[in-house]
Amino acid sequence: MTRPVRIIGAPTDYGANRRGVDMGPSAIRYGGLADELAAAGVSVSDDGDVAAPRAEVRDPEAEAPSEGDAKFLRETREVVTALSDRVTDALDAGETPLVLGGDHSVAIGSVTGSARDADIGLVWFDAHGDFNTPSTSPSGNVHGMPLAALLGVGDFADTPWANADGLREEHVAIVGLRDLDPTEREAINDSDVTAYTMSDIDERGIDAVVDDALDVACSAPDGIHVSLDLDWLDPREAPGVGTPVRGGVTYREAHFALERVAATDALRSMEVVEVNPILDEHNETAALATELAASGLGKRIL
Ligand code: EXY
Ligand code: MN
Ligand code: MN
Ligand code: MN
Repeated sequence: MTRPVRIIGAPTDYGANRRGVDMGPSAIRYGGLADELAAAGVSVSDDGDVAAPRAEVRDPEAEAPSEGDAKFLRETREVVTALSDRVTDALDAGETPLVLGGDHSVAIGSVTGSARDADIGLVWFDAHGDFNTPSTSPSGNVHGMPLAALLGVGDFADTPWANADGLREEHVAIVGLRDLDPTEREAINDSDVTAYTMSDIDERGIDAVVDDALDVACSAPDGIHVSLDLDWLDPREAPGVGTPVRGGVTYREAHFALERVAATDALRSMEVVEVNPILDEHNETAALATELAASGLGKRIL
């Protein structure tokens, strides 16, 4: 990895049901991001944060898109539109954008920005499918919807700001699923997305599953985006997340997966999301996010 990395913070909690994830970018920077990336041998600049007004001053129900419910959709649109432009600017400058969330709705901005005028692949490391739409969501929380939004699934077909131009279902792989709503399960099965559950990892091993997922994403011609939700890991390793689910990957499995990402030499853009410092223990989940980002960007021990 020789391209410089540009850090972009997206301090939102509009999409989450737990306050605190908006402090993620700050905690991740404080958790040693610059040092970890230096250890990966990349040059780094920090583009600061996109503006995200405090949720308390906004009306969660304003401008819901359809008959369904999606909280803070107007605010999400504002943030992801700005983020998308920042990501495209970094790529246009020959740099690798590294987005710090914030809740997972920020992926709508990262991926639309990365998939502008490019056919990209996507690997989504997550306990969840994030495949709800406003009319199927049980919570109304947009962090349970970004992958459906990016692919224009269901109600999102007519939401141009959330659809990623250069992203096709055939180039998307989800890894580590263990918590799906019944409607998400059906929608994923009806799609051309490739999805691997924790059972697949139990059965085949992290190496076979991650390599297959990377093959799916790398079949796109213009590189891959990696979306890393920290709740992908087991809560014992990553306690500082808003929607923990038992039975996730281990610390070593996560590093291994990100090292395989670096080995593809196809990484175009990346994000780490859902770090919630209020729920964290001594900032360890934020520090883990920095380590995994560094592994994805090419940090080697020897
Ligand atoms: N499926 C649930 C919902 O849509 O509300 C939970 C989503 C949690 C999403 C987390 C961030 O990955
Ligand atoms: Mn997620
Ligand atoms: Mn998740
Ligand atoms: Mn589409």
